[in-house]
Amino acid sequence: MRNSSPAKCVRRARFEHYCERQDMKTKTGNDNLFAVLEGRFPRSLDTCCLETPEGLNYTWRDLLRASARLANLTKALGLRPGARVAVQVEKSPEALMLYLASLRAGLIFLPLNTAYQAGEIDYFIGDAKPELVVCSPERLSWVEPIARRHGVRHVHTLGANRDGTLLAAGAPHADEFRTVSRRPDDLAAILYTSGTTGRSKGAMLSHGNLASNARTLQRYWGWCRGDVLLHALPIFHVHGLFVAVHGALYNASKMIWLARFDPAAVIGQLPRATVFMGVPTMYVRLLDEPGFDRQCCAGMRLFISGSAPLRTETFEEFERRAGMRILERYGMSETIMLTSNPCAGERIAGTVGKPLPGVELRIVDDSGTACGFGENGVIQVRGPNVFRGYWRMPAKTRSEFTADGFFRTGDVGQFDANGYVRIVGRNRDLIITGGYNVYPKEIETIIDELPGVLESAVIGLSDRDFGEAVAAVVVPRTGVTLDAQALIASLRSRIAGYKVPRRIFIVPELPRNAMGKVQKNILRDSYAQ
Ligand code: MLC
Ligand code: AMP
Repeated sequence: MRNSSPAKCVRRARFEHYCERQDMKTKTGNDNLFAVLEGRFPRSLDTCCLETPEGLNYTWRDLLRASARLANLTKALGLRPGARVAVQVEKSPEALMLYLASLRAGLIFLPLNTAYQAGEIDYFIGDAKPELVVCSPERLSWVEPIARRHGVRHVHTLGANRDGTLLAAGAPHADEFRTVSRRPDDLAAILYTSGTTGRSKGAMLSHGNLASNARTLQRYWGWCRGDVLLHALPIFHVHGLFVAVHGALYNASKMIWLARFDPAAVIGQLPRATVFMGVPTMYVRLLDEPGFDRQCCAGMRLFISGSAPLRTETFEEFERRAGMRILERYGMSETIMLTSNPCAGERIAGTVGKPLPGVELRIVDDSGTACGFGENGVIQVRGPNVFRGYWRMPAKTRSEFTADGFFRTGDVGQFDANGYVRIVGRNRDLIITGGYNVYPKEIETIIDELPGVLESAVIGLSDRDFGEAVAAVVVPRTGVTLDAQALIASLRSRIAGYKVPRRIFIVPELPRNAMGKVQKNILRDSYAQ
């Protein structure tokens, strides 16, 4: 099944993109993503849309009503289309309703990782200037002062068990809402991704970006009648919020909604589901459970992995145990999904499959020339899924796009002989731990500010569970004795837990090359064990 050439792949993608645009023109006049999703809801709105193991059951009508109430609330608060809503809450069905309400009201949704600490939240709120901040009740005491300092007009709380001020404030409002009309280029969400310079960038995603990817994945992954999604991912990132949620809603499929990933709970629910999405760490942990076997997977149609490289050992062990192959795909916050192994064809370990229909993906060398099969180069992409730029960073946005409009992903890869993409590395200093991105520069800047620290280097070390684990090599100032555990303890209050180095090594100096640049490869080799 050898493909013609990488250039032909790009031409085919352009043609598919054209066809999709024609296809979209025939749909409803409103390009608001919610209107697109609603157009796909089942005829009978009283069937189950979302259920939890705790016994909560939401119908499609409940979803329409709950999101309408919250959308009406935002309107009553004076929020106009284009206003930002920053949300740092635990996963719950109501957190999903808040996202849908934000879409309906034409607001721009800003989901924030629940692990973020005050310094991180301060930056996001200061940068995005939301008009409404919703946090969990436990975080109110420190989130509210930050929000007020940045002039945020409204702060509400939403707890994991339908508690907090948001739902109480929404309750008196009407449960019908006319979804605000949006054009494909209007923004639906801003997703902050860590930055190479230590400053996070807000990737602006439009209604059109999200709708086109939902439509493409529905076809490519063969979503069908009767599919049930077992949802165990967090909902503050592309994977759990867009790929998983939109996948189910666009297919009118029921979701079994787990508040957090717990391998035993997943195994217990698998017999009632047909589709599961997870990061590689989740698959490693499922395989660690003796109860994970063919029997619990018997009714499953699709296991999808992404956000970080899936090791070949995990892919193979999974096939032995479950009797089916994981489908690995590749994407990023700026682009949503880019490539995927096939649903029906061969899924090849160590590859992320072919570019999705409509996605132009090219792999080029330093001079911009297309690489041949098997040659490594940088991955660049173009298509209806590619974001509108970084929030308030026009210069950064320009530098990340080529003259002909391709986005530079920062990933290094190659096309194999079958036209499947292999991700072989990254041309930016990035660690991916358990599916979360950590930029070493951000952590180094914070470590270097700690008392007694002269300088530091943050590296990723291979880790069976998280794929990569964050580690730091730290040099003390002359005459100072540093304690690694004390450093870790001070970092915990400053940055999200997953960014805190699991291990810190104290050394007298860092290895440098002739140009004075720290040789991280030497550090990685030295501490690999
Ligand atoms: C949690 N911890 C982590 C971690 N997650 N440490 C390193 N890396 C991680 N990913 C730490 C916590 O800080 C805490 O540390 C301890 O583990 C227990 O916390 P927890 O919350 O109970 O963790 P756990 O439930 O075990 O979380 C593991 C996990 C989670 C794999 C379920 O990390 C997760 O949900 N990952 C999914 C990330 C994701 O959705 N990525 C998509 C990005 S979108 P301590 O020291 O306090 O005990 C994207 C685009 C694309 O990349 O292509 O999809
Ligand atoms: P984020 O910025 O959090 O969206 O992370 C996106 C990055 O995750 C990509 O640029 C890739 O480096 C990485 N990634 C996502 N999926 C995969 C995959 N299947 N294999 C390897 N890396 C992946």
